[in-house]
Amino acid sequence: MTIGSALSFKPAPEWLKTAAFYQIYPQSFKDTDGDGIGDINGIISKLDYLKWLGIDAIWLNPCFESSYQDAGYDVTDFYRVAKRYGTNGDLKRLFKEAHKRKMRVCLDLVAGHTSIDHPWFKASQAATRNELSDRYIWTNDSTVKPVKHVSGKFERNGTYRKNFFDCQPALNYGFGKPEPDQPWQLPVTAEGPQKTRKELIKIMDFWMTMGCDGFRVDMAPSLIKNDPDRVETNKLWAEIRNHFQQRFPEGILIAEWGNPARAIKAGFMMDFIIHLGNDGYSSLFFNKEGTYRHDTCYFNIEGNGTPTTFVNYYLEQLKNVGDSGYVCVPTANHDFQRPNCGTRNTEAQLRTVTTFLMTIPGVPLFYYGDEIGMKFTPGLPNKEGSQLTKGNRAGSRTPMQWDSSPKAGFSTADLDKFYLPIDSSTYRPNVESEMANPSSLLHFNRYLLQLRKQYPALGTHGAIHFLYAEANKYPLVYERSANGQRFVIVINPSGKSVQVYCPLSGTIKEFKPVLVDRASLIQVNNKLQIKADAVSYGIFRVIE
Ligand SMILES: [Ca+2]
Repeated sequence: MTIGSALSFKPAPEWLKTAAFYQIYPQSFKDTDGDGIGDINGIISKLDYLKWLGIDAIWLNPCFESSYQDAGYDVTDFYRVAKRYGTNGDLKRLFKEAHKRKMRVCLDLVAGHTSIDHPWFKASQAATRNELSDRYIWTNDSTVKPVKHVSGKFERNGTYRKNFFDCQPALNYGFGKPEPDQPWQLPVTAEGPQKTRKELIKIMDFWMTMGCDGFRVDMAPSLIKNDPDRVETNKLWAEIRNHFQQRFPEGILIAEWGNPARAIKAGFMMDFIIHLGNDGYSSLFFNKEGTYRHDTCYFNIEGNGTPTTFVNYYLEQLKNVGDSGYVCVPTANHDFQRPNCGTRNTEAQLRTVTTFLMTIPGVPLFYYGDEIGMKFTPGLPNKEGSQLTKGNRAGSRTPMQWDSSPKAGFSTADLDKFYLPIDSSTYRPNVESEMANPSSLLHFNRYLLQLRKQYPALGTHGAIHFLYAEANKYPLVYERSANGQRFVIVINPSGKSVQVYCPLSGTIKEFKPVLVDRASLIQVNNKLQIKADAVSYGIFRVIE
């Protein structure tokens, strides 16, 4: 058996098959002690809301002690909840309260690097050799500065390898293929990299033993350097998966890889199709405003995008992943814009987005606030490293809007103490008003999650067959099926009314509308006639 092949792993836990996920940015979700920053107790206070929405599992962005040069992705203590979010005891209580409600909580594992302020790094930069000298990747000469290496005032003679920002030194998991004339590049089997690996496993065991249900692993493919074909990377994750499943059979491992086929081969159970590595996701959603800006995308009112970049990549991923794991196409995340962005800003438009995302195979995930249609806010200042060369991520990190009061129910702090400014729009959406209105976007999204559970054909495992997905054309039409149940879904994000035909054999009695707004289907001879008004959608059950 090949090490690292998906066949060598036990199956992912059963619960993942029907789970709906929700991503919480802890600093922006709910503040309970009035400091303007969200906290663990705030999350606990909103578990009933998430349960009502239909959420089964939460993923929290990093909540550990940090220097906040990258909003928590620069950890200074992997074993301690940051004071601004609460205590380890609070997190333990979150696990318990979630489990009481049959919900799960996954943490964010920043496996590849630490903060430059981490005690490990302070020890590692010392001139005298010590136990942590090899915890990071150092050249053995301050004048040797390969790509992504940082020089500075260090006691030891060398430069260190960073992962992202300069303040994020890469932990040393070794090199897949160390260059023979660069002895500072240690093989993965060397003592230093092996100790780093053991420490990572120790961190995972620590939180899992406390009640955690799994991890989303930051920058998962990048731990081992110079690893062509990712041979050593796959071995590393295979070792971790096997250990993890042995000890925690219900635990899950989610990658931030951006290539589910590769991530699942390596040992992850789920991976995201997002802006990384391929244009599929961006070609659907990234418009002229946002962290990453594109001239066109498929989900725009101008109707000048194309669905095929995504569809081709997505189908290839589904095929390669098969039953070995899960893909997840989220509504957004903390690194890029939300669905409500730029000219994609009406409730009708947002309904086309979630109707699509919640009716395709894979695990559904709402990024906090997307269920009520919170908007990406442009023009915010750099906050804790939110600003990238390409754009600012802060626009997707603004405080959750719970009610219609001036502080939106996020916090009792003065507005200038808020982690980020709250959306200042006159009619900003909020949970309380939308809960009270059965025809709101919130109820709509809740209903979509219910439909997935009610009809396996619309769920994570049902098959998908694209009936109409033409380059530069609208609408997008696909069929979902499982156990003899069939649905046809029509999505027209464009501002143009369209009518198209596609082949459809067999005799169909009826296309029964399940959730439809201004779209229709009729069978004409052996063709399916699809009509879709501007910005419309439809989920139809096929009655044979
Ligand atoms: Ca707080």
